[in-house]
Parts: sequence; structure tokens; C-alpha cells
Amino acid sequence: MPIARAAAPVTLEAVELRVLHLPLVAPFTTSFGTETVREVIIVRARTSEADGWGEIVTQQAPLYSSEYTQGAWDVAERYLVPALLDAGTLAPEDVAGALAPFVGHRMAKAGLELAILDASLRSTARPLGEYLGAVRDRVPSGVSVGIQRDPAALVDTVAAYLDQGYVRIKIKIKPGRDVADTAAVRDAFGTIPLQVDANSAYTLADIDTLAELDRFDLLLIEQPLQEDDIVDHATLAARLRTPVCLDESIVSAKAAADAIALRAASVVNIKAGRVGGYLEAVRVHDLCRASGLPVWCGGMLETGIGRAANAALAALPGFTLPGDISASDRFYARDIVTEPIVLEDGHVRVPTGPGIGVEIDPVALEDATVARVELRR
Ligand code: OSB
Ligand code: MG
Repeated sequence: MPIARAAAPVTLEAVELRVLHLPLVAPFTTSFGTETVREVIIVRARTSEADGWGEIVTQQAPLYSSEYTQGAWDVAERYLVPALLDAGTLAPEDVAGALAPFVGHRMAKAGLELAILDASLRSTARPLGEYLGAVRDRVPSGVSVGIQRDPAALVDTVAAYLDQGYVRIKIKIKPGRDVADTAAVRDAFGTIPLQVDANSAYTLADIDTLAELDRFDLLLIEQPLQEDDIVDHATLAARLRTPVCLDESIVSAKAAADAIALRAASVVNIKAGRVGGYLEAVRVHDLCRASGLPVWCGGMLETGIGRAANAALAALPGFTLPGDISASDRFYARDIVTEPIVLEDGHVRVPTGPGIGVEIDPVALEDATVARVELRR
């Protein structure tokens, strides 16, 4: 499905990569582990026209997917950035093609593409939302809540987010921390919009436990099985009343088409990093919309850079469920942008400035930087 949108070409002079360490305001626990410090790569594309910023959303270890920060750093430095510098002048729509010979490494590719897209849009003072096809000026904000010490602590944590105005709660689950946790939240807060995310922690052997969740009227269950378990997800989906949503499995528009054809999912979580960029994310959106599947924008604990871009993406018409687009302060005491994303009446505003529409705080960026390299033409 070709994207009609065309952004101005830019001439790439240099690419700066930085690894940041950002302390989280509270530990974030999922079925695959606990994070206390976010390790992320920030990309600065220096072009003759303008500078642009991107974010490579890998985590320190390959636990969510096979990508991880040092691997992304290596492949970016060794292969991806040199290929882009060789290309010289390129439009944002050319980036994926220039990087296509290199298999996988979608998060690394996505962060580089975003930096070039941001540079291009800034050079013509065009907002990312307008370019992607946004139809809203604000998006409803859901929050992803990690596994807590026990169900009572989870209820306290959820209460605080509801007080802040979040319009949808997602709780992380894993074997042994599923039915009781979900029941506790449902009992405490009644009919709030609620969903669960298993991050691949189950197998079909757990089908009876997962079916117990049907009684909680969840919006969806996210990624119960492994990334490549498309057929097993279809088997599970046929058995559950709760809609099955895929996250990890949807690595491209093609993967989304296959999952839809096999009835493995009835909802899709879209993350630009996971699918290789915001342009591919729009293709996933377009495909799901044409097939009648609701989509929502997932998150990877983004800094203000990725968070601003996600708000723009989530403003597309097919995003009919609230995304994991929380305020900056849900994860960070100090963001690296000058105007951190805030919650207003349960919503996040879609930036309207050029490009991603946020400015970098150079001091905050420098303070968080633990490694830096600049690659030139
Ligand atoms: O599965 O959606 C996920 C964070 C890191 C890796 C995977 C996931 C998540 C989240 C947090 O759930 C979403 C957010 O950024 O708010
Ligand atoms: Mg998920």
C-alpha cells in the first residue's frame, strides 16, 4: 500500500548516536523482568536543511524481542548509518529501502528513519501529525501498569493513575499473577476500561487459565503467546471471549495481514519501533482499518521524542482505542525535551510544531548521555 505522503529530500551530513540512561520514577516489572533505569539510543540526523531527532526504543537486554541496545548501536554504527550516509540525498520515504538489505533490526531502522523524517519536516515547517494523516488534535491516554508486589499494591497503584485522569488501565500479567490481579482491579474500580498484557508469558497449555479472564469484560488480552505463535494465537482466539490483541507478533504490515487472515488477532497494538518505522506503522494502520480491526498505539517507555511522535501517530483515524501514551512523568522525573508531554483531562495533545514538534533540552540530554558517537560522510 503506497504512502501518497511525500516529504522533502534532505542531504545527510552526519548522524550522532547517544546512549542515554534515564532513571525510572518507579521500577517497571513485566513478565520478562524489572527495569529501573531506561537505556535508550537517541539519534540526531544532521542534514544540510535541518537537524532531526529520533529514538531507538530497544531495551538493555533482548527480553521483549531479539533487539537490544548494544546490538542496535553496533548495527547502526557498522551498517545502517553508513548506508544512509552513502545515499547522500534522500527523502524520508527512501530510508526503509536504503536499509532493506539488512535483515531485521527494525527498532534501529525506525529510530534512524524518524530522525531523517523529523529533519525533513522541520526543513519545510510541516508537523509530523499532518504528514502522517492525523485527524485529531489530542489523543486519549492509557497507562501501562507493571506487576506490583501483590494485588493490594496493584490496586493502590491503579488508583493513583485513575486519580491523575488516565482513561484506560492496562495491567501486566504472568502465570501466577493473572486472575487474582485482574479480579482485584475489576472489583476495586468497577467498569473502568481495562486490559491485560502477558508479553508472551503463556502457552496453549494455559488456555483454561486465560479463559478465566473472560469474566472480567476486558477490552483485550495482549500477546499471551510467543512472537511466532500465530497459529496458536488463532486457536486461543477461537476459544476466548476476550479479544486477542497482538503486539510482539506484528513486526510488519505483512505480519499483520497474515495474522488477520488466520484470525489470530482482532485488535492490533502498533509500535513504530517494532515494525521498522512510522511509515510502516501507517501501513499497518491502513491495513487494519481496511479490515475493520481497531488499533491502538503501544509504547516502549519513550522519552519526549518518541512520545511526541507516538501522539501524532495515534491521531490517525483507525486508532479507536486509547494508547499507552502516558505523560512523561509516568516514567521520568526529568525528560529530555523542553516541554514534556502532560496529561490534560485524560488526553495528550498532538504537537503542532514542525517535525515531531518538541525541542530537545540540551542540558538534560547531555546529563543522561553515557556514550556518544558521530558518523560523518
Ligand atoms: O509490551 O507494551 C509492551 C514497555 C516495554 C516493552 C514492552 C511493552 C511496554 C509497555 C509500556 O507496556 C508502554 C509504555 O511505554 O507506556
Ligand atoms: Mg505489549
